[in-house]
Amino acid sequence: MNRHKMLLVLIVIGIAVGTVGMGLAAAQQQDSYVKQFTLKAFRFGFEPARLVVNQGDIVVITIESVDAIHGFYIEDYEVRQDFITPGSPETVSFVADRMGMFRIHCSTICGSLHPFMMAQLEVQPNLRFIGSFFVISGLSVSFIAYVWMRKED
Ligand SMILES: [Cu+2]
Repeated sequence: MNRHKMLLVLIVIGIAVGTVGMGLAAAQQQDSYVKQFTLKAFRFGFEPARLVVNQGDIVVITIESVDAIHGFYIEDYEVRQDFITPGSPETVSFVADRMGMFRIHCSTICGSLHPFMMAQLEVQPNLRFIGSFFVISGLSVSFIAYVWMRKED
């Protein structure tokens, strides 16, 4: 393969990577940066039991207790709200800056099965960011290869 062909292949690969990046970013485009949840706390669990967000999202969670005094604590994120009484919902907010699975548990002793009162926060990758990275790097490769090819002509 001569150099001209190689550069042409690079241009095509760059455009393809850029296109994939645009697709990734678009897939998450209709998603809001702000994720709001209403979480019901009851003996002995949370509903919904799983909250899914993307890295970089602003997460706003309103916790309502339906039966007893409960608490809310996200491990590693150190987001905490103790003593949530029925009829007085509490709201916590934070930026989901770390990816992964994080355990949520009740932070106010509420009965015999209190230690098992849990839920989960799942912070997934930020496709907008990854997509933009693909677009920029793909198109840069194409552009450099194109300029190089012109220079050789
Ligand atoms: Cu509880």
